[in-house]
Amino acid sequence: MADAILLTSGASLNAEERGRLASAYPSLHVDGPDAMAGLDPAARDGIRAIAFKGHAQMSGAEMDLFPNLGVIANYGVGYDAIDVAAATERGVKVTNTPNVLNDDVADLAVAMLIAQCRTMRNGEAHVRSGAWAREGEIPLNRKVTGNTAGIVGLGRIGREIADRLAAFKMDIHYHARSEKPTPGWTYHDDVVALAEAVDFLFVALVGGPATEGYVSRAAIEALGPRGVLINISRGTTVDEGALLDALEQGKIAGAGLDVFLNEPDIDPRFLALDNVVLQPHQGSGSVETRRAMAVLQLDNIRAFLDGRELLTPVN
Ligand code: 8YV
Repeated sequence: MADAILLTSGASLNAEERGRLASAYPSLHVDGPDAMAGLDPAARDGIRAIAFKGHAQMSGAEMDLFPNLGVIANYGVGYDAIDVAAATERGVKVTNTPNVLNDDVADLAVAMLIAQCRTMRNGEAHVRSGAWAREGEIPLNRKVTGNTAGIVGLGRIGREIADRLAAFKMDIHYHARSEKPTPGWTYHDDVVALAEAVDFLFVALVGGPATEGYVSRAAIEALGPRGVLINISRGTTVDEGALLDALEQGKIAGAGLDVFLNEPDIDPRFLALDNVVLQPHQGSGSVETRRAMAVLQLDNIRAFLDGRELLTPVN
């Protein structure tokens, strides 16, 4: 059998993405890692590449189902769902889709901050319900421009967020593994100290075990009653129980969240809160960016199958 590609969660690829893959290589589709074991062994033998999408865990056991697997190309910059160490042990390459999504994710981060501070959910409901005409103006809300912002994780996406916030005339503070050459921005070697110093805290960390609960209860509480937390990284990076407590008890002012533990079945406590803007992990979800991610994912697979250097290798 010719080199074949396995698509996980292929159903959520759009028609163009599916078409690109299907016309390039024979392909099989499964809903996610759980469904892989159900494939016919002969079909599994033909699989050289996995076009991976989604957040279900892809561990060594799943990789072992495919004796000829050479590459797992992730559709996303964050590859915390893939056990990269297990892949490396098996000589399997992993690739991701960095950079092409930075703008979208940073745009959404800023949009959630503005929506939260300017009470846009309430404003929208006020117009749609007719309350505007009946009752008049909505309560005054919170100015965004000119505040102090903190970024946890000044990688590629964190940097794009910071650049946007600088255009909003904000003082930029950040916490990262090391200080960066960013004149005028203030480095904190501790996330609690960062949270204490800022009004708005943006979480732009990579996911995975190393950053689990990195934004701790102490950091959330240090943000204070005027503080707003924005998370566009992974639900795992913030102590979610502590965040819910702080939001419910008014220990912080609000939050804008695109990511959660247990997506998409998020903790129902979030749904009862008025002081949050909730998004369905759509950070990279514009047509343009998802197309660029699909192209990069497929280009990595094509490079692998042609024996060329991978474009964006992880291991
Ligand atoms: C998702 C993301 O991958 O890039 C990432 O790390 O979280 C997103 O772009 C996307 O939702 C596809 O699952």
